[in-house]
Amino acid sequence: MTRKILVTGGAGFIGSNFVHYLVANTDDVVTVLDKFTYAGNEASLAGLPADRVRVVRGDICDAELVNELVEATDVVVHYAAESHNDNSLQNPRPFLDTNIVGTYTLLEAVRRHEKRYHHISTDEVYGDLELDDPQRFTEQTPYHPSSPYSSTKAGSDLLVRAWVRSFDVQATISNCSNNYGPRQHVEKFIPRQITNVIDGQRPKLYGEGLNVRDWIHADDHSSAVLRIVEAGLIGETYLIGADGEKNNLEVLRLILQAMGQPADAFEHVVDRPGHDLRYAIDSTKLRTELGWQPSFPDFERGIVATIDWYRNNEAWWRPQKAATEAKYREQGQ
Ligand code: NAD
Ligand code: TDX
Repeated sequence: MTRKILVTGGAGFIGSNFVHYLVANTDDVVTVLDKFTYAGNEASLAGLPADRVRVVRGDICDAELVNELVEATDVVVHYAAESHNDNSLQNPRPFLDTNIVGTYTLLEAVRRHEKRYHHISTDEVYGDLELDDPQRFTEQTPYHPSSPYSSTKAGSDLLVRAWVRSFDVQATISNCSNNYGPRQHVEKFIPRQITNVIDGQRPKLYGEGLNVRDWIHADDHSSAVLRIVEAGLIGETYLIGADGEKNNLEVLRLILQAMGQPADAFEHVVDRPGHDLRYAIDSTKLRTELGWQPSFPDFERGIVATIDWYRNNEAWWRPQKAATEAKYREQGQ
């Protein structure tokens, strides 16, 4: 039987990559529920077959709409979120509405209709690590979020756990590290710097650039989520990561080199308040219990492919670029 999947936030970066992944690798029929905030982009779903993908414009906080869509689906995969730390420091309110109330609204609908639910979350719920800490985050690491963004994601994860325990909701959770790849908004680190170089602007590094992120290709995130939806145990959390730790200066130097720029052709700008130092994922549970492994282990090749994507898809990102940079300029970033 063909499976019906409701993908919230399917017009955003990782959600749209997941929808493309489902169309290419399964027979699933997908409904996207997306509010099309500044981060949602119709062009991210262009060209997908109409008999496989339906797009509904709406808010995950709209209980009536959510109820109707959840009733008609087999599985819900919940990506929709306010996702950018810097925005959460300027105006936290939409993060509370979408990340907390939106997740609550979905949980009530999957509870009512007894549907399978997978919750997409982030490694940022665990706070940060010292640069020389030999440990990485595991499913047992206590929650210790730093920013308004990560605290609302942590809150949403805890709601899922409570709904599993209290109401027997059939849910799994995954916490993934930093994603890169095509269709990522130009507010985020890697696309911001690539498009700055394309525009003849100097990339902008927060502080000294020693903060470490654990990079994973968005397609590897998608394959892991599909594996969890199909084989994950109800009530379990799985950490998703591809052993991709790099500091921001290293990533920036890779971009500069791949784009034919001198190694020092960037600016240091005002650091992010409360800036998390290091994230690092131990994905042993996912690999050993569900047999998942990443298909894009070569970060350098992935960055070159991502640069090519932004060079070849200027029409996708150009409309967002000037407003994004104007906002950063106001913050001295
Ligand atoms: P994104 O900002 O690119 O996309 C978010 C999408 O959600 C957009 O299409 C937006 O229109 C939609 N949306 C926002 N509010 C909505 C609402 N109220 N109702 C319906 N749709 C709404 O985000 P992303 O980077 O693709 O992240 C997707 C998910 O993955 C988030 O839950 C995020 O926390 C998680 N995550 C992201 C990363 C990363 O590196 N970007 C890493 C781990 C986990
Ligand atoms: O211009 C910049 N210069 C810079 O040095 C920007 C935009 C960022 N940075 C730094 C801050 C971080 O250390 O780069 C690093 C990555 O920044 P972001 O792309 O904003 O990502 P981050 O804050 O790490 O969060 C991302 O990964 C976890 C996603 O945005 C989250 O949604 C996800 O949960």
